Amino acid sequence: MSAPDTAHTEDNAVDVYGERFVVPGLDKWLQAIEEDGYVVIPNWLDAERTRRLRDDLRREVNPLRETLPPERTTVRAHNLLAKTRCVDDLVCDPRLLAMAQGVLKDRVQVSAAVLFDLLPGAKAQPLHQDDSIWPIPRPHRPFLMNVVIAVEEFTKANGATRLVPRSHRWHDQAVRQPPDVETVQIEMQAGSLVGWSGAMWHGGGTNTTQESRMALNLNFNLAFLRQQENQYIGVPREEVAKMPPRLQRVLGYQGGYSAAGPGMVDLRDPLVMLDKVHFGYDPKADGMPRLDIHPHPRRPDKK
Ligand SMILES: O=C(O)CCC(=O)C(=O)O
Ligand SMILES: [Fe+2]
Repeated sequence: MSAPDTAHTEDNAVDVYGERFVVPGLDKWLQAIEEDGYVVIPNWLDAERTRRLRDDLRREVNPLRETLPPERTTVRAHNLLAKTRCVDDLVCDPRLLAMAQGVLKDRVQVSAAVLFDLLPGAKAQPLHQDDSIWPIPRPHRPFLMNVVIAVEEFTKANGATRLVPRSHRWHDQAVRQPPDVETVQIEMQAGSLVGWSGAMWHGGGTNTTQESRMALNLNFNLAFLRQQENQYIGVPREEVAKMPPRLQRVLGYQGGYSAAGPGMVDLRDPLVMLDKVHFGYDPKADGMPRLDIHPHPRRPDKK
């Protein structure tokens, strides 16, 4: 594959929304996900970034746990990008976008950005496939990639994520539960990352400790599909306007490979139209972007 847009090359140089990045290790990560369905990357974040992430999430997002019934032992906060700015750099991390593009072989967007806080007493989740929320018959091409960043250490005792290696290829079987199927538990230090193909069988573990197991879950899907979380409604427009372009793109403000491709606004790049549309607006008015000045990206499979 010598694609200009999303394919990685020998030196692991990747194009992400028109910016070029070199991502050491990318080939190996993609190979692991292709073969085993998942990859664990220790020290994804350094100790200082991990500490700051934990403190910021605790301060800015955890108070929102009141949105869940008190008997629930897993706290989840969805649409994080409307609740905090403390994960912006993690959501548009070029390494992560390069990995998601490499796994899905096309442009991506964030499907969900969620805080998971597995509290003491949390019971293991049934194994499941996160891509099953899209009613697309199997087998299908991979369209979802899941990422969990350990904000606190993941251990077997505190409910480290369970995965069924290679189950991302079991397209013709319904998900079974242990002991009918063997799982591995992903023990990892805080700041590490586990990424897996969205078809893989997995689930959170049981937390038998007295401590929480906090995690940041970032799922990416193909940019031409609908996201799990509705990011256009879920993140206020005035917040989006303040974001750097790469983050806006990740949120879904991107068009297809032609002027008429999915995501366009009046045949234009949605980003240049953000502040231009109102009811009855004139698409030929002064200041309206011309149709031809924002070239659309090329497909990854075309030279
Ligand atoms: O908490 C975990 O380790 C995984 C959670 C999960 O897979 C989910 O909520 O879909
Ligand atoms: Fe899941």
